[in-house]
Amino acid sequence: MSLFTSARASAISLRLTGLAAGVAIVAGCAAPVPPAAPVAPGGGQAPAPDAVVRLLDPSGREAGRAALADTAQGLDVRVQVSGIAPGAHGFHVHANASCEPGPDPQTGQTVNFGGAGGHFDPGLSRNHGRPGEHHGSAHAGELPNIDVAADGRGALAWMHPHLTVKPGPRSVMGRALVVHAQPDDYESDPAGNSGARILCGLIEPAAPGPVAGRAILEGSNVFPEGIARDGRSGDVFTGSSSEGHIYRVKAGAQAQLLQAGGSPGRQGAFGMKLDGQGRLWVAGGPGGVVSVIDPVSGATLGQTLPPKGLHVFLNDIAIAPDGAAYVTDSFHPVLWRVSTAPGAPMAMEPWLDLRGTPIRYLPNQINLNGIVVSRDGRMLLAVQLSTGQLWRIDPATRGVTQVRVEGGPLTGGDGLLLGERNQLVLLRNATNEVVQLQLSDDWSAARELRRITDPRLRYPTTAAWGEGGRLIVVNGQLDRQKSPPPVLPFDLVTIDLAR
Ligand SMILES: [Cu+2]
Repeated sequence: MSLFTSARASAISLRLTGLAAGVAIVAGCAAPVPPAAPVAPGGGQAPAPDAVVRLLDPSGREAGRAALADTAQGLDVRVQVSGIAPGAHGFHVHANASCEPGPDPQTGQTVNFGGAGGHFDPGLSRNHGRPGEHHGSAHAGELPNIDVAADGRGALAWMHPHLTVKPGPRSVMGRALVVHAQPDDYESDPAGNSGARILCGLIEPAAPGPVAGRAILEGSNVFPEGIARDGRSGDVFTGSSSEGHIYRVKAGAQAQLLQAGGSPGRQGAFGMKLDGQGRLWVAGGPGGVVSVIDPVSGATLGQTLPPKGLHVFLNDIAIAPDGAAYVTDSFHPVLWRVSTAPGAPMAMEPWLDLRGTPIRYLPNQINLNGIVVSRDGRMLLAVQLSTGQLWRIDPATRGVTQVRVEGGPLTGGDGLLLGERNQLVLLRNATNEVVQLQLSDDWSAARELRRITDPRLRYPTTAAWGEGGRLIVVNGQLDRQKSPPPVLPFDLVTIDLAR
């Protein structure tokens, strides 16, 4: 996990998740005595939780726990705190998936747990109101105050009629629960005058899951898509599909922007791979450019484009042992090949016209996407996202055959990753699944081994191998480019396949 131990860096960087201390708490003003909190849900037995939260103070000490459960009446919220000041404390679901320090919405000053953002407001009401009020007129994130007794302990059980754990527009999964220093007056914008944030915890699945860690990408418009990892240095590269920025995280060190989007001719960053010399190849998506970038300096070493006037979407890249790069085009039915010869400019050729093969492109859909090449360079394999078909392509003969698949559907198949002994990992983006497949020796057939999902997967686009055989999965959230908005911050999650 040294990958994710980087220090906090600039506003456009990957950094460690976790709790940092040492930031002064901005004191809240005294608030009027709030109205009585809404009634607890019958006081009956707590339902089995769907999500759990560990509430930590800024030093990382656990000071409470919460359990959340979907019920027919709404979201059952149970919380217990200890070791905090007596009195009523504001309590809310905040929008972001972060308990990092960050800007206070009112003052802009960095405060503890500022990374959690403002109150969860799926109805875009922009209004602080009463707990349980309709999300059209108030933040859905309002919860009743927690009353803490003289011994420093407090508890609350409450039913929120409009929130869920399960996926949906008002799902709280992955977001943050925050306890404040002062009571919420259920009125003042934006946070009920409830003062400093004293406890925070991420809302996580109750059942143990395969997610073993997470790295954050700051910025509200990142929509990361591709990833590559240098197995020798441990450096990880990822890029923004919308802005084109390319980031590098050095193992155990500070993260950095490697190359800004808009750099020579490149507006987007999609699939990426490292070649045998450690250079980073990046597919430019609808911008239709393939760039080769120096992984240390960020300089563009070379670029090539398909002929002008074609409706292209250069989506992913595989680099063969001979140095040739095969680039999938999700719109134009061609498999492109880029060759680099010493002293010669990069050249892109329409290596295989797919109209002469069994592959049928569906109009206005994402067709060929992820692509891998065998270690000996004798086979290529690509997934057609729109149909879920896997295609084996022979670089020597340019022959194409459909891979027979034994298992569930692979539609939405985005990135592919080759593992040891012909294992293949496929990311299904829209269904939030990691599918493990076993390829036959000649890649003519594939058998599903396992299908992994977790609420912390958010439209996973692709993955790279991390340390110890873990997967580092890109949470692209490409389904949230318009509405609903993405869950911030963007992140990469590590999946422990052994779990
Ligand atoms: Cu709050």
